[in-house]
Amino acid sequence: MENVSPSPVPKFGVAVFLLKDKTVLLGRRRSSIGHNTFALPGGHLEFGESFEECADREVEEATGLLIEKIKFLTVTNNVFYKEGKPVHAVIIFMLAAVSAHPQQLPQNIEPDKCDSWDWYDWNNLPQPLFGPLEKLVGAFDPFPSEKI
Ligand code: 8DG
Ligand code: MG
Repeated sequence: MENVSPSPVPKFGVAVFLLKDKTVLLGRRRSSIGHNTFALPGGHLEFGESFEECADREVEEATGLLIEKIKFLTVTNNVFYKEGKPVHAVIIFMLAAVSAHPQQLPQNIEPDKCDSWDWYDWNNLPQPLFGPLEKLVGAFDPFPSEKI
């Protein structure tokens, strides 16, 4: 059979700003894209999923946390290189809060993907941030003026 490689297509990612008071949940990535940078919980959109369902699933898979009040925030278009090959990712950023009951603490359920999950002060974020997140935070405040 002829060796035809499929044309690359953009992927869709969902990343979640999980907010608690003036802090946001971040973890240091172990994945090859953005290795050792701090990023939001998230992952790829699965076929047929809504953005809210993807946010809910990815946060629970990575941290065990149950979330609520999930809202669309913004979208960014990112083209970068992974091992010399271009990757095109459209990232849908969502906003959410940890469900109030029961008292929940983040667990590191995917230690191959992340060092640990911790709450960081929005005004004192850890460095370096994952590129697509860094691009966003300079120009953006995810905290709503009224409580979500
Ligand atoms: P999967 O199991 O769903 O395939 O993926 P994952 O291993 O959980 O995916 P990921 O690399 O954490 O994230 C999915 C895509 O979203 C990836 O192309 C990188 C991109 N992305 C950003 N910003 C952020 C962010 O702050 N956090 C996360 N997790 N991903 C982000 O552009
Ligand atoms: Mg993930």
